[in-house]
Amino acid sequence: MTPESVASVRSRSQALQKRAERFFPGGVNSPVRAFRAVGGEPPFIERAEGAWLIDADGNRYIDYFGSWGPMILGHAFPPVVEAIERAARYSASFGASTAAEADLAERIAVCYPAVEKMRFVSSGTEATMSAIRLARAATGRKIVIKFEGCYHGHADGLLVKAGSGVATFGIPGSAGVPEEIAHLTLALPYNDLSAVEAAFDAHRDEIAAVILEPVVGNAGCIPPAPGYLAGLRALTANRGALLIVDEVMTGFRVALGGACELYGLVPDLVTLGKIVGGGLPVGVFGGKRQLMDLVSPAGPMYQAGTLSGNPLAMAAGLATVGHLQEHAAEVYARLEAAAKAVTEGVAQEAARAGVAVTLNRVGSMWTWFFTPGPVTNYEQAVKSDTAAFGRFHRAMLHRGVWLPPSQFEAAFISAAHGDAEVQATVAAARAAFRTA
Ligand code: KE4
Repeated sequence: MTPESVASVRSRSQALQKRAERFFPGGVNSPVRAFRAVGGEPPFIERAEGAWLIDADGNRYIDYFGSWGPMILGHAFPPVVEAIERAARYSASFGASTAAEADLAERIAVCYPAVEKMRFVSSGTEATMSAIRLARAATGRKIVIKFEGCYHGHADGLLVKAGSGVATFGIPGSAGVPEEIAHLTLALPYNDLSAVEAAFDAHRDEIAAVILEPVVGNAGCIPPAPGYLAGLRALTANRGALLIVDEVMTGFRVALGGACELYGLVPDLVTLGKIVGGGLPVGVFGGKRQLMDLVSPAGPMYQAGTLSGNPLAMAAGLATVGHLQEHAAEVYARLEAAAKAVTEGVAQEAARAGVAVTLNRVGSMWTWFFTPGPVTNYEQAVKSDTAAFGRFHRAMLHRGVWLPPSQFEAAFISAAHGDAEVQATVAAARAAFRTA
């Protein structure tokens, strides 16, 4: 389909956008979907299958954001669809315990040995918010360290120089967050251990926890520097603070056991989301038994949720995590081969066209930063030419390739992406770099 033909058949999406703007701020239910960072009109998706999205006008796109991570097996993966259909026949929700919750918990505990006990919630935001409350309850301390460019959901205390939507809009923090709350969060540069040591020296026994993305995805993809994660682990252990590893994005993505497996990291608390729910709303916070037994009703720290452990979400998570566990070698090898081919193919096309692009990749998550680089932290990431990225994004979308609509988001590939999708993507990039 030529760009002109794609551009001209967006009329139904345009009408849907107009209607949506009557009901939702910016016409969306999550800011990044509005395409404000890349320009152009967001197509409305009608359905998806495998590696492909189909919009309301029947245009087809190769999907490189995968619902922001969850769709690692591809869209409408039959075992997941069947599991949800089966569960739905018994009702969508009970608000009472079911065997499926522990069935999924057993699988998570195998993949994440640091998670001796856990609690299901319905989003990554709930998971990180609860993990921080638990860290404060366990240590009696108040201050939390996070890192610039890292995003951990939209709980008040975490919208302090967060990444993702906030970084995309260049808004330092968010309106509505009282400074008394922001004041309890220190936002430090990523990949800089000396900054963390200085913060501990300045705040001694006031720091409850350090929370981080072990591979940053929300400033675009930024891997941890060699020794950085081990350094954070040692520092927090020596200073009596908890290490919270936010694997909402990296969990089951960069390895079956996430960044904890990939880098041999043993955190005090882990948060999970996205893939663990197979596309349905699931978040998890978990860790050492003696920490988790502080959580209500076992202990004094309150946390609750109407749809926590929802049976349909458990079914989707079980089908997804179960497939990943049973086919790990094949799936992760396939993801690695496809991610390597597409990322390096596009980077080569950029080089041929004389466009400065820095590729950061860990497994099947990556970012093409439009800057000479290197990109090892947020300060370097924001030097990217976001206008050039916007032109590239629009040119690729016109050619049927849907990249994450922000320079400061990671791209993802699924096990459903094959050589045909990879070659079509590289060819679209070749044309896009010549016209964008
Ligand atoms: P949710 O509350 O959106 O389920 O999860 C928050 C969250 C927590 N931790 C990490 C590492 C995350 O990446 C996220 C959410 N990621 C964004 C994408 N960068 C969600 C997409 C969106 O906001 O629409």
